[in-house]
Amino acid sequence: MVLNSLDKMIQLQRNTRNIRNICILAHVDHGKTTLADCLISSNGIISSRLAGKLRYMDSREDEQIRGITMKSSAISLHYEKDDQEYLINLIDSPGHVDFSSEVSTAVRICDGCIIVVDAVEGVCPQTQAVLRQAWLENIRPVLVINKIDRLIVELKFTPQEAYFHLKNILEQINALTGALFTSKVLEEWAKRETESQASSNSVPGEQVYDWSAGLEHTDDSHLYFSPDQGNVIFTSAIDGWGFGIEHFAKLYSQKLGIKTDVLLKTLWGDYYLNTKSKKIMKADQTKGKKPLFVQLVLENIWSLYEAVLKKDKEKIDKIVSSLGLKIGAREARHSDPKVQINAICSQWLPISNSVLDMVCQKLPSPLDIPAERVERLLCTGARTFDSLPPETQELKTAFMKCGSDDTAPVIIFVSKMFAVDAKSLPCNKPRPLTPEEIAQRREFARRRHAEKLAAAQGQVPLEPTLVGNTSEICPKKEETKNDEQLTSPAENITLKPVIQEAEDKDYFIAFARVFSGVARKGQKIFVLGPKYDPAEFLRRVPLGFSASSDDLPSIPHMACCTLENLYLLMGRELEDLQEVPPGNVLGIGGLQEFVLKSATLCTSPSCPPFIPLNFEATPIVRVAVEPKHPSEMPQLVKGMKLLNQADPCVQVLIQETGEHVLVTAGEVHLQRCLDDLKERFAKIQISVSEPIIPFRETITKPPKVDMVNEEIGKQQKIAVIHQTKEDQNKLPEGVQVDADGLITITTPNKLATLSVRAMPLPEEVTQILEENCDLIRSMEQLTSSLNEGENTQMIHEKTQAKIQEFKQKLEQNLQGRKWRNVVDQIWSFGPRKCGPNILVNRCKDFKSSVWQCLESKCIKDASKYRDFDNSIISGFQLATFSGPMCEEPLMGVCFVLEKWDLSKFLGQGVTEKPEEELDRGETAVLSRDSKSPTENEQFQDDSPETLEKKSKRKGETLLADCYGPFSGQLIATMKEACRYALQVKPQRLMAAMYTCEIMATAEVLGRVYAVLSKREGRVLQEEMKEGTDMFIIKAVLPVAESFGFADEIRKRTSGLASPQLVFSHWEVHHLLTVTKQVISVGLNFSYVPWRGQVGLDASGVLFPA
Ligand SMILES: Nc1nc2c(ncn2[C@@H]2O[C@H](COP(=O)(O)OP(=O)(O)OP(=O)(O)O)[C@@H](O)[C@H]2O)c(=O)[nH]1
Ligand SMILES: [Mg+2]
Repeated sequence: MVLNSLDKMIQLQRNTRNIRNICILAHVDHGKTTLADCLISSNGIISSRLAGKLRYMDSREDEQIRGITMKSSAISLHYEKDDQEYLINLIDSPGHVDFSSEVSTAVRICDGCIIVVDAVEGVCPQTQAVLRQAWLENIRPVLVINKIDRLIVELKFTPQEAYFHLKNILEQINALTGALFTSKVLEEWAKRETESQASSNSVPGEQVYDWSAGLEHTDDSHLYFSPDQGNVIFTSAIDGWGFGIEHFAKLYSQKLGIKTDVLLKTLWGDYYLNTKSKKIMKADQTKGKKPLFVQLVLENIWSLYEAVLKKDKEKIDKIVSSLGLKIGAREARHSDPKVQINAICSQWLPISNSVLDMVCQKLPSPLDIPAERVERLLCTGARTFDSLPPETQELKTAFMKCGSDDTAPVIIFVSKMFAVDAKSLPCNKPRPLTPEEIAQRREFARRRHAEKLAAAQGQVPLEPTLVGNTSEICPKKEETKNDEQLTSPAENITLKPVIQEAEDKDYFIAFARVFSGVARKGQKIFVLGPKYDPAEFLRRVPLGFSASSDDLPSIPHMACCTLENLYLLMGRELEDLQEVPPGNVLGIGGLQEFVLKSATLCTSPSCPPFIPLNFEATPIVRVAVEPKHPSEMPQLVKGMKLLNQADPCVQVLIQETGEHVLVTAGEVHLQRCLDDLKERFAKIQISVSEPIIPFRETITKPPKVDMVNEEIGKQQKIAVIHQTKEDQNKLPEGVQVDADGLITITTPNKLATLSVRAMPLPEEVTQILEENCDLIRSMEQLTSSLNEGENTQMIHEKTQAKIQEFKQKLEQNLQGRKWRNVVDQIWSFGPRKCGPNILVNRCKDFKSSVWQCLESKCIKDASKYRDFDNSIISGFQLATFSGPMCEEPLMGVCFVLEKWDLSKFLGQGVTEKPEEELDRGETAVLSRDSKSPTENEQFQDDSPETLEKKSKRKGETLLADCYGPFSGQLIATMKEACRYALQVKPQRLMAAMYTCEIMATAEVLGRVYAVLSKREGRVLQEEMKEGTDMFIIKAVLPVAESFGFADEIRKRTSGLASPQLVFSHWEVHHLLTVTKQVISVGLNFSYVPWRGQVGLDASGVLFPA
């Protein structure tokens, strides 16, 4: 087959109805790239013999060596069926959990996906993860059950056993789909109920709703995978075959004289054929009737495999001739049965036809984008579609129309940036010759030949020639330039190609999709950052302003750029395009300066940025890097910047200590990032630290029993008093602690006093806080916009309901005397205002709780305290950001501000300047856009009237001071108070934990357990995989012990088991405590986890550095 010409592809790109943007998703090693090879070979891009061996989409060297895909990459294919021509934009994605962010970048720009499942391994953890990602992105899936050959060759199943096994896999995957669907339907139903409830203004809480009612009303049959629905096919990508039941239904309807429709419905399922009456009956296993699928489909395939494996030449010939196939002599004689099977099956049941047929029939075109998906893409943060400006809402029509007329706004989403070698850009590659050039060359070659002949006869000396890919002229040319006769042809041939200055530079290309309008080369377009707000633009800039205008006013989070180059993505190659019609996947050059990782591009400023990609992986593995030669630091810094741009998931940090830190999703990802840094982006030698394991600091309840297991009943009081005294001794002068752990501390200028207590939060509460991180962030945004006096229309009922629900959950889990009213008094979350720690304000008159956003109006009193409030909150943020044990963030701690006393500050008058040196560093945290506070400053814990009078008198100076030195002192004091409050409680470290699922056979099970227990792993579950002799072990393992774990398991089990590690949670280690003075380690950690803060002495004891 011939490689499709670029013109053909350009033509296909215009027919939006026949475009399919799809990605292949699966667990690692289930055969995505092999399947992609088969599809690519159908277009003649690679030879069919190499399909499966080449792994064309794995273009990186390390992908080929390790045999796993590490990035998602796209290729455009052509498919023709029933007079219709289709353009398939296919994206192959990685299955390894470390690269799951690449899956997120792929699903965002697709409309459908092929979920591949290994017929032996069945549904695996990543299968679940990718199915969930497809659901969250609202793209439609189809299923490919791959590696059917393994059921025949490895598991040696009979066709009947194979059928039940496949049925089982389908049930499992449908159960997953069902769970996703049910949760979604219930959520929607709940939303609808809430809305109708709100509109009818009925009294809430009195009715009991039957949530399951929603399920009955919704038709979900089309969602499930079933061969009779046409959304499941069975393949062996390595042997090049695949089929859906449609193929066999058509075949047998002719042979048996049964209608295709009937066969389509019965070929899969418990039906059998009554040969006498030629009727299809419901199967009855007890009578030993084989299901149709076994009898008509699987048995044929099984007998072919059997014949080939047994080298039964006669039978093979019979099958080949009965199928009407022609097998090449080379394949027919080949000694490897795989080659024969491939030759026969790929003709009989070509895999590409069955897969692409299903894709074209069952997956939607860009024109069928669901309205729900569009609305979701446009609603960032807590907003709902209805709350967007009308101009923005109008864009929905443009999305749905996917129009290419000039009036259609151009909307493009860039899901990642990837680096390519400048040499591989189309402009730097030898281009194909034009017909004139070919004629010229022919003429030149003819002359050369004549000259050669002449030379052979000793008449004319041999002269210069064209070498290599004709891109260079032989150096001898210079010497012979006087020879007219010979130089003229060479001069006439202006050979374009020419690697311009053979630049060794990397060039960034945006991996993108056009959602509306035609993207044209040279077009100007807005780049919208994630925080861009179209409402802000519409307020500030008159309508009618367009991207082509040069004098763009400065609008936050928006820039204007030019689409310098547009490319057709062809796997390892790129092709230049002048324009790209809507609904296509494309590459865009020239955005390096404008886009860091992802962005929304639009010609209309009323477009909001798309919602952020939904990443499943958590970057958790950190290393510090430095150049081998210190002078190469600038290269390293530049290289890290490029790496950050080229990888959707990596994080690059410079720590306070000046260390450059890479944060990656796992060991394999780390290795890839380091290779990229060394060989591509920095091109220097680097030294890499041992992995730095992140910890969290927390406190626990005091023990109820002592070391010898005796209850600490009455003795406790004495012990506590004793402890308090000890604690008091440890604390610096001026800091007081009471028996309950309440710390009272005064600012250095002695003008304000704070009393803070730390309490451990119940585990469930910490979990709720972690789960609702995004919600807390939007609450914070809402509150700040409330305080700025902004219009608060955008808080929708749905968000309100979510906040209410969050609050209720906290209340349910914070019961008892100790926690009374605590939820209403929550003042802030931390660190970064959204973490798993809370600050509670128990002072009188406290009003500005985090829940004020629920009331949709600014609480007036709040603004009176606001300026000093912020200092206290900042102190809390700093304290939760790095704890006293090893400067790691805190988790699960509640700080209660019991009292704050500012009377002295006001009494003494603020004109009196504090004597102490100010901590400038800390005050910097306060930098924020200040608004002039109200004239009345009022503080609690003092007689309000007197204070008010005083502050009125001194109003001016006081205001000037609230951002000055005093607030700095307040921040530092609050931070110290929190740290001391922690130190008087039992402090603990929390270790990061991975979960892993290991599949292993009974023989190697023991070895797997040995490795797990050596590394402090804990087995949660062990079960037998149905229908196989495999065990599935679910375990948790500290991240700290995970380095080399996968390799060790693979080695100890001779490659039979290979685990994938996914970050799961933080766990308190009661054996692992670190205090400033004493460090005791109960685990056999063989690394130094707190690099920079803690050292290791000669005897192996940790000490604070
Ligand atoms: N027996 C058999 N092996 C297959 C089949 N398809 C793929 N394989 C093998 O499975 C292994 C993994 O194949 P890949 O195509 O690289 O798998 P992948 O899903 O792309 O893997 P990742 O990209 O790393 O997630 C290779 O050794 C293939 O040869 C099949 O149909 N039958
Ligand atoms: Mg792959």
